[in-house]
Amino acid sequence: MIQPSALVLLAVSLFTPAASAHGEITSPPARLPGPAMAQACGQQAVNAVLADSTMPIESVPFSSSSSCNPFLCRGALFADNASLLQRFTPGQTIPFKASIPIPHEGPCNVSVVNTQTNSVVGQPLLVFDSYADERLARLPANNTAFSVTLPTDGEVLKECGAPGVCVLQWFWFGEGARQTYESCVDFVVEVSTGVQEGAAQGGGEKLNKCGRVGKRRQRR
Ligand SMILES: [Cu+2]
Repeated sequence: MIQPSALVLLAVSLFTPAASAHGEITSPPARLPGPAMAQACGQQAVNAVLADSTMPIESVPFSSSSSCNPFLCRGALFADNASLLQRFTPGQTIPFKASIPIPHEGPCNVSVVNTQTNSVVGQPLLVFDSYADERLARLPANNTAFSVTLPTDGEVLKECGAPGVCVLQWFWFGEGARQTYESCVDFVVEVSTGVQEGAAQGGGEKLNKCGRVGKRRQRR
């Protein structure tokens, strides 16, 4: 005899595949839903994302509270993710992995976003004019494995020194499906100071140039 609870589980497991799985960043660790998000955006929104972590923003039942901002990290907050904070250095190249079980063609970029002002800091680090094209037999390898290189100077270094301010945000909009995807990686960029920086000054120029060349290659 099948228990009612088993039937519910069966129904859920049969139902989920069709409704789930579009895309998300799997590495570095991206913001997850939690109690702070539940307070801001409602428990239903948290439950929906917990049930399908690849869900587009448009499908999440967000509360209409003014404290909830769906289009910033799909509502996920630093308060729930402090333990996932990444520490980077200027000019560091950061490899990413994305999971895209259901592709939808459209633009994509990875940018540093200041979450306090909800604005992009500096230039996008990586831009795809056309990403996740479902008409292709196979997605290009760089759709699911790519890297970005942090700048060696400028606004990112100035704005992203304190935990909870900056994220690396992967943004993808599927044109046909009209679905938006965002994954956010919390990070700080740590600039070495004092004696060490003075000692490294001589090689600083070379490092800068390498960083820029690396970034240009990235965009091609
Ligand atoms: Cu989708």
